Amino acid sequence: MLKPISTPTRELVNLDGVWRFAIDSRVGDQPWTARLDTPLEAAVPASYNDLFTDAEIRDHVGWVYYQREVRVPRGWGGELIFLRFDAATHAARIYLGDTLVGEHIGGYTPFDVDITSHVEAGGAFRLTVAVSGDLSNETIPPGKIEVGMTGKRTQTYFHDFYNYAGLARSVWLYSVPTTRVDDVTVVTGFEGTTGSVDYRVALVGDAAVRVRLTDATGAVVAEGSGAAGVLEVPDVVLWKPGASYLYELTVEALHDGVVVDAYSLAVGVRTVEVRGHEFLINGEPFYFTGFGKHEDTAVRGKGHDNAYMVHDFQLMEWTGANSFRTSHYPYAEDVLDFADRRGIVVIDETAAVGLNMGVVGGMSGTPPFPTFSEQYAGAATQAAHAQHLRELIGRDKNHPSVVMWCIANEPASNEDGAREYFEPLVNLARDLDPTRPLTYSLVMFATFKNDQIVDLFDVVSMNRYYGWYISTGDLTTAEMYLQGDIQGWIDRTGKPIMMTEYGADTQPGLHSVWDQAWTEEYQTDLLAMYHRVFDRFPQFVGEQVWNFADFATSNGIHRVDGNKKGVFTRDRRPKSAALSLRRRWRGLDGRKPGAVD
Ligand code: GCB
Repeated sequence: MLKPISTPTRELVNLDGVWRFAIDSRVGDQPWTARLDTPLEAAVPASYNDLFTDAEIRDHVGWVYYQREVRVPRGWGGELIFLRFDAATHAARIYLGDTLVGEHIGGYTPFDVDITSHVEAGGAFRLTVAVSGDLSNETIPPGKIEVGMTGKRTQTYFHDFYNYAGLARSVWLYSVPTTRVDDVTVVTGFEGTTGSVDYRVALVGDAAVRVRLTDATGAVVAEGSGAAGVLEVPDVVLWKPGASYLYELTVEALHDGVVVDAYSLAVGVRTVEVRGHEFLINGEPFYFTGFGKHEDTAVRGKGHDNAYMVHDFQLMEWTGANSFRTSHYPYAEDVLDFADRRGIVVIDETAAVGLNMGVVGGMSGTPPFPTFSEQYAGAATQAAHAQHLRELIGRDKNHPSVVMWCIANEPASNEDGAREYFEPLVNLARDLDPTRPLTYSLVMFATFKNDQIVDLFDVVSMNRYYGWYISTGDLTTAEMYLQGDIQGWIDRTGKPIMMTEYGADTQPGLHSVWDQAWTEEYQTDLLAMYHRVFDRFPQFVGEQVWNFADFATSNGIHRVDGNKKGVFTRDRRPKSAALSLRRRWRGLDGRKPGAVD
């Protein structure tokens, strides 16, 4: 799926700003049929939850409405006109005046609505977007709505981060020609000093295709024609972690020799491969350093913000992080574009978090009922998961920064039914993208003895909390557990192993000379213990600390003002652990992460 951009044949109007806003319980039926009768306005992009002082809005279950007027540029006659929503969390219905023109389910992937037949160039329309933050066993992520003693509907879900909702990413109005480039897929490689860009173009309408690859100075390095082909790049400059290099591929659709559409995208030439227990980028072993993150800031919730994006990348680079995981949902497309340009490696994760009833059972890990059942993660959930995978891979397949798909976070891979649930999804992901390795992040109840799906995947990604949820405050026992756990996975799989979560909640400013949970010293010491263990294993390919920054969670007795496992506070100030990570990841203490003892 192509991101809307402006080209000689396409135009783009950004619809971000402040829109009229209401929750369903405060407006009449079918509020889209007239100007929304509301005293409220909401910022777009932003989650709506933290914008207002009203508790009923913050934890609203049901639909909310956003509304504004939109004018179509005068020059768009004869073009097709689309609305693009970069995300509407978690479901949306789009109304033009009184008419429903589109719907989408899935809160973290974009969708387009063709409105050509409803609007006129130079005309205006009232746009109402109904958005629902509800989660059920038919959504990804799953959740459950319950009606309590007060009669109020409340949303429960099986992940700790707060269920922010609304229009958290940009909204666009754009034009495209009727005969056009509909999609482009690029796969890159190299042989010696010659790179290859294997491209495939999908068209709407009948047209000839011409392609051109330019380097970073704008010089043409390869040209071709036809809807599919391979461009050779002499003296190729590879896209490398920490050293981004991007070419630009311009695709033109021609009718009788005249260019009727043009689309350009950035291309990084690089390869990714898993061989034995190694993770190779451009044929060289790669060791991941970095974080699991969240899209999360004060007031905006999950609202995309370029200032925070730039600053977060600065902080990651400052610590020496070379990668992050988009835990626990696809991030804004701008973040991946930026990662491409910064040379930061991304593990791209779906929104499938919480497919695990064991987590509800607490530390025992005993599910109250089977996870993979019609009661919870059944056929409808699986279908939603499959659709979500199609949309994620469709959106992100051309990003050089994306080196691996993470299909789920902490599913109950130890439970019966896991294999039946995951095997078709793994097959689908491999069909959609045969080039990138697949992984899933392993919950601590899923051990090397009881996991039922690891053989379907390429990389073992472990989430482990020894020294925090298990053996709290006892790093000696924690170290023994961790050592045995990693060894067990190595013996069972022979695959590359990495840690996609490890960490400790930490209250900044709290200090102790003892191993006291919540202190800055304890977070630092716990991470150092994990690193000691990682460095004993040549099969280990990476470490991503949980979490980059503190983040908002739902109310709960395990959380004080959110999850505090950040190495940075929610307003991005470093805790002591950030400095110790910087020393390790930048090699300031004289050794490279991943160098085996
Ligand atoms: C996990 C989850 C993550 C939580 C984290 C924690 O295993 O994957 O979403 O935030 O633990 O801090 O408990």
